Amino acid sequence: MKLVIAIVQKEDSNKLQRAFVKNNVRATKLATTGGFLSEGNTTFLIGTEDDHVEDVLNIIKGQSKAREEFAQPSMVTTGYEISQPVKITVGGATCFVVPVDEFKQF
Ligand code: 2BA
Repeated sequence: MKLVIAIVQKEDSNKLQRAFVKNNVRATKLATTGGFLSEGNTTFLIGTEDDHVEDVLNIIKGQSKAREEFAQPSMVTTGYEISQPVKITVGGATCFVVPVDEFKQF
C-alpha cells in the first residue's frame, strides 16, 4: 500500500475532491499553507493499493493547473529577502508517494 500526499492550489481542490469521489478514491483533505508564499493551499492524503497509484496520480494531474503568481516582498516571511515582486510558477500539483507499513481501521 502507498500513501499519496498531494499539495494542490486551493482553486483546484474542489474539482479534484469531486473527481476522487467519482472515481471511488478515498481521500482526506487538509487546509494547508505554502511555506514560501504563505498562501493557502490544499493537501490531500490518499491511501491506495500499489497498482492504483498511477490512476490516482493521473486524476490529480488532470485536475491541477500551473498558474503564474507574483511573490510580493511582504509574502516572504522567513530568511528570503526580495525587494520587488517576482513572477513565479506555482503547481500544478506537488506529490509524494510513500510506502505504508500498516493500514488499520478500528
Ligand atoms: P509554497 O511554498 O508557497 O511555494 C509556492 C511556489 O513558490 C512554488 O511552487 C515555487 O514556484 C516557489 N518557491 C517555493 N520555494 C521557493 C524558493 N525557496 N525559492 C524560489 N521559489 C520558491 P511549487 O513548487 O509548485 O510548490 C507549490 C506548493 O507545494 C508550495 O507552496 C508548498 O506548499 C508545496 N511544496 C512544494 N515543494 C515542496 C516540498 N519539497 N516539500 C513540501 N512541500 C512542498
